[in-house]
Amino acid sequence: MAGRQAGPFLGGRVRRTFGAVTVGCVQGDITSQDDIEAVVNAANPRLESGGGVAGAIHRAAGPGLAEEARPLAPIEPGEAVITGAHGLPNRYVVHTLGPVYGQDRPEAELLAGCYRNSLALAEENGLESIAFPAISTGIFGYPIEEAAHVALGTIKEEADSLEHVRLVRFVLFGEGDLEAHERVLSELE
Ligand code: AR6
Repeated sequence: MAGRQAGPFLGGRVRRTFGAVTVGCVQGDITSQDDIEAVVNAANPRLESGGGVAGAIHRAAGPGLAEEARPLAPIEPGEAVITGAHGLPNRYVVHTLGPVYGQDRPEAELLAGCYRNSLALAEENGLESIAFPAISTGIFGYPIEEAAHVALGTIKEEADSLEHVRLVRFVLFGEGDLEAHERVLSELE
């Protein structure tokens, strides 16, 4: 049974509960989620630093992150791997490769795989909380609202099977991106 609640939520404005899992959206920086055990990186196949989220995460984590990740590369669209968080204020970084919109197909399935496989790694490590950026919606060109449907819909589908994860936070950079996610989250059937 899905609950719906507006109002303050750790800095966010809309939250929903799906079974035992709370899903919220906040505007902010993925590298500043101090209260979250794992943050997700919108990675490149080589698990190196890059633009956007990958650049911010690698800068904040320091060079040890790329060193630890190197033997796990390359990864395919939809795949996820996990490392320590190094200089970030979290325990783990989950690195997932989103689809390039219009190129890696079927893109919705690959994007859903990013979220499913990231959640599976959080579960395997007994984590209660995970924060995602809007994977593929920057350099990879996935339209934000379409991506939000896939991302939030996948979390909802997976929620009942999660035994450890209790909090999923979406961290959106821009106000428009936050609004799109809040709209999709509040309308999810
Ligand atoms: N915190 C939260 N969200 C952010 C941040 C941040 N610090 N920085 C950007 N965003 P992108 P992709 C938003 O491009 O599309 C990299 O170079 C951004 O506004 O980081 O999956 C990698 O090396 C957008 O909405 O990821 C790959 O080659 C979203 O995060 C490629 O880009 C994702 O933007 C991955 O592209």
